[in-house]
Amino acid sequence: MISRRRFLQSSLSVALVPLLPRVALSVDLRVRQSWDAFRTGPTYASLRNAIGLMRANKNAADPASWAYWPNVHKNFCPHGTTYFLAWHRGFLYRFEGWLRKVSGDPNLVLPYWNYYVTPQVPSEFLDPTLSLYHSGRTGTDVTGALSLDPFADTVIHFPRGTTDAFEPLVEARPHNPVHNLIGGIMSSVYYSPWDPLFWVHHASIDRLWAAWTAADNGRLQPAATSSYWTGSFQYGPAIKAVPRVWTSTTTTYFGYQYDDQTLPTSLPGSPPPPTSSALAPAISLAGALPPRPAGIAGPPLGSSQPLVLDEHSLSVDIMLTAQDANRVRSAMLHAATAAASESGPVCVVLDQVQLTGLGERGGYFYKVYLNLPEHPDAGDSDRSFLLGMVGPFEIGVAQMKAAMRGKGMHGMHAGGSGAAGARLIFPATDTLRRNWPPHLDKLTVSFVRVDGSKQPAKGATIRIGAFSVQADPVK
Ligand SMILES: [Cu+2]
Repeated sequence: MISRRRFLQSSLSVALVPLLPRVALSVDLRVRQSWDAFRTGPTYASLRNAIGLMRANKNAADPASWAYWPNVHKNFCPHGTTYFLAWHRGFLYRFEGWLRKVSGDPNLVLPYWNYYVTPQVPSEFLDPTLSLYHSGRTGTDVTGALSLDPFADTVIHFPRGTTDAFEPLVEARPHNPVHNLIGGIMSSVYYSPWDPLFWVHHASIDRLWAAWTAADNGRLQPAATSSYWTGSFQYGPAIKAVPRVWTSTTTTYFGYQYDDQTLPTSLPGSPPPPTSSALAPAISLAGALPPRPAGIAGPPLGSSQPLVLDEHSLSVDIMLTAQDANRVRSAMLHAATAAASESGPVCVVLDQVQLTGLGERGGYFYKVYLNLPEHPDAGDSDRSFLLGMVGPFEIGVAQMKAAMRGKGMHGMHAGGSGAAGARLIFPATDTLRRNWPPHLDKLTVSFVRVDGSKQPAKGATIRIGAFSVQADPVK
């Protein structure tokens, strides 16, 4: 006869079993391969077959149709907010299951496009006779989207709202600019899963997360109890929500791993980092700093003026009066004591932002810098002067966030910008502090154009109704 206590213990452990994550042994894990390996393997034909069948299925309510997935993305994906990576991990996992189902190949595993090795769009996706093709793309090379910033050893935190946080850094680069440089539907935050490249791009982002986790060395995922995981992991009415419990574990909960779970250490085309640190030029890891583009006169501090971006790079000079300089100094002093806020006190504001017809086609973005040196030297790092990026994807994210604020998380359906256009705010306080000018007589904001093709279309892409630099004490 078993004791009451032992009985309770055994029944408790039985009851817990279905709730625990199924952590498979590594021999049982499916392996997501890089495209270069995948395309010569036995399941490449199954992938093309599955995508072809899904595209032929016109019932958008059916997860076996191609249209189901962009619709789910439009209605539920969080971009520019917390759990961006976690939501997309679940999204890819569900989609991958349907690829297997539709293809009838139980061995089919989603591949990833490792653009840190091969930044050119894989040729199979450019072949109009294959199901991997999508018309309307405007770029074929994402070199300009890549960054090693998210992989630095100082980036040990994870979610938005912490300093040196992996998730917002990897979303800012390479995630967003890869969408921008491919262009076409890929530069739409709502509809990008229409392009088969979306899936190999997002598998690549998911791999970078897995590699960041594996790199360990003090890197911290949000705890299982963190509010990070309380987002809405919804994938549409035809699919059961992913239970929250998976979030505290690695990809092994989902039964897969990557063929390479190491972080990139160099950018394509640049020499690998030297093994001896004695001669290590900082620039090999940081990315080359562009020269400051030619400038135009901007509005006074706190005032705005319209600005049009086109195929050129451009600098805008904000001349500071003695009084303005004092305002900036005082705002900086306040910032030192105030909690980090998303917008201030010194920030570059792009308001009433709208894409032109050409701009909507994508294939480009702009890096936004503050006080780029006129003559950068080899020790200057790109990140020291970079405020952020602006392209069709970032504009879409700003519209999406505005729509979410206006209508609540799940009420948004419209992708339109509305008459007023989007508002993008680039906090500049930290950048200014790092690069405090010897004479505070002007602030220079540079828009450095980056293209995904050698022959980008010429013309206006982005109209900014009200460009300004603000220096307001924290309210
Ligand atoms: Cu994306």
